Formats: sequence, structure tokens, C-alpha cells
Amino acid sequence: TMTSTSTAIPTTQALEKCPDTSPLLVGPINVDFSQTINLNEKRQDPKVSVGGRYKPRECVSLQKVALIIPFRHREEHLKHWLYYLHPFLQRQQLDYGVYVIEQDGEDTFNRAKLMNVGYAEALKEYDYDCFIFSDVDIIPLDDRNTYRCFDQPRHLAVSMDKFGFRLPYNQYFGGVSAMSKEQYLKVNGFPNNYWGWGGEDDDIYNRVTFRGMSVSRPDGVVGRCKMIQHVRDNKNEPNPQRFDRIARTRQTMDSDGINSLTYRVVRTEKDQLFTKITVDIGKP
Ligand code: UDH
Ligand code: NGS
Repeated sequence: TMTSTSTAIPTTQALEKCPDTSPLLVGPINVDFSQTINLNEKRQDPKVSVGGRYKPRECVSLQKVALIIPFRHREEHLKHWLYYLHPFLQRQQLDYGVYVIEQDGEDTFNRAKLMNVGYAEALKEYDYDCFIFSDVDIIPLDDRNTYRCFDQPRHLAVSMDKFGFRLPYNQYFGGVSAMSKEQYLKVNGFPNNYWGWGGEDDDIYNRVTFRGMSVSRPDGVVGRCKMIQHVRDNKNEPNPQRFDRIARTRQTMDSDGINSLTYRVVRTEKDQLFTKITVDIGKP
């Protein structure tokens, strides 16, 4: 005889938007750089897809966020960053992708130009609406410091251990910052011609203020973060031109930026936890 079985009819249920404040946040986080990092377990996480992409299953994220990391010869730092930031971003219920932008060759390093490359390359993959520009060696210590965009450009690394958990100066915009696509285009992105260490973050700060925007920041408790101690890298000496350049941002910002960016992709590598794009960005 025939028995009637009741099968659940699959329905495509519209997911709701994620809440403004994620219920998954834990607040302060323990971060210890003396641990040896093993990423095997993280690489097996089925929730992260190849290239370091994630979106919550439980709701629709409020923003699509690309994390852009300028990079060269910092493999150990990157391990720590991935180990702490993947769970951090997931607890924030973000739809995100991690882009490590590696400067090819051994010429003078150019952090800001790598940021512009990251912006352009991430947008070729997905319709991101927010960009987090992060040094590889800075780890946030509290997940209430949301890695998303705000109605003004956002500075996120506001309270670093190496500065005694305060800003080194009021206009400081370095370390980690967040800009929406609209804010970024309004300032023509980062400058491309700061080769070597220093000043490029002050230049983009100038751009933000010259376009009538202000900098948004979390408070000094939520904004705490740690930097991995390191010696100065080769080919990233302080740039002697940086003071002259930041004095001329107003004159240069319209012609030097995302609208004048040129580079050549040398290779793209899809790790489970990040997309690494190696680029030839020229030399000074
Ligand atoms: N970066 C690299 N490779 C390099 C240089 C820079 O990946 O060779 C990236 C990396 O993401 C780094 C960021 O660019 O976090 C900023 O560069 P930085 O870490 O050199 O800048 P910071 O101000 O250090 O942190 C400057 C030298 C500090 C010497 C301190 C001696 N105690
Ligand atoms: C300023 C630099 C910034 C730099 C900041 C913090 O002096 O690029 O120090 O540096 N500006 C200029 O040099 C014009 S740090 O203490 O992290 O090495 O981000």
C-alpha cells in the first residue's frame, strides 16, 4: 500500500537584513603574538570560501566590505592578521573579502599606491561598497570596532599600544582606515607618488578635509589595537620628499590618485583565506 509522506517543500525565504549591532560580538579580545599560528583549522572552515570570502548565513550584511592589505615580505604578520581578523569580521556579520596586494620586485615600497590597486582589483571581483585599508601588522583588540564604513571617512586604529593607547596627533589617519566607494572617489583615492615611508596617510587626511569631509572615529576603548613589533623593512626608508608633498596635496590631489593609477598584475593567487595579487607598480 502507498503511504503518504510529508516532505518539506523547499522555499526560498528572503533573508532579513542584519541588525545594526551584531548579536555575536564579544567585546575585548585576547591577542598574543608569541603564539605560533597554525591556520589549518581556519582553512577548513566551510563558511569561508576560496580567496578569503565570507558572508553570514543568518542575515543579509549591511555592507559589502573589501579588506585591502599592502604587502611585501611579511608572511608571519599576515598569519597573525588572518588568524585574528577572520573570526572578528565574521562576528561583525560582514559580507567581506580579503585582498593582499603584494608589491613585486625589490624597489622602494609604495603603500598608498598598493591601496589604490587593491581598490581597483577588488571592484573587478564584486560590487563592494566599503574599503578597509589595513596595515598587515595591526590587530584590533575589541570587536565593537566595526570594520565597516560610516557617513564620514573612518579612522579605525585610534588607540594603539605603541602610542600608549592614544592618537599620536589629532590628524593621524594611518594604520587602518575605512572609506565608502563614494568617499574614496570624492578624494580621488590615495596618492600614487609617495615612495618609501611616511606622509601618504597625512596626504589622504588632507584630501578628506579639502573635500569638506571629516574623520569619524570609535572611542579610545573600543578603538584599542596592537601592532606587531618589527624592525624597519628594507627599501622602505623615510621618504625625504614627504613634507613637500603633504604641503601640496591641494594642488596634486585632482591629478594624482585613482584617476591616474597604472600598474600591471604579475600574478593572482587564491588562498583559502585571502586573495593575493602581486603587482608591478613601477619605481620612483
Ligand atoms: N609593508 C610591507 N612590507 C614592507 C613595508 C611595508 O608589507 O616592506 C606594509 C605592511 O602592511 C605594513 C605597512 O606597509 O604594516 C606599513 O609599513 P610599516 O609597518 O613599515 O610602517 P610602520 O610605521 O613602521 O609600522 C615603520 C618602521 C618602524 C621601525 C621601528 C623600529 N622599532
Ligand atoms: C608621521 C608620519 C606618518 C606616520 C606617523 C606615525 O610623522 O606618515 O608619523 O608614524 N608623517 C610624516 O612623516 C609626514 S609611526 O610612529 O607609526 O612610525 O604614519
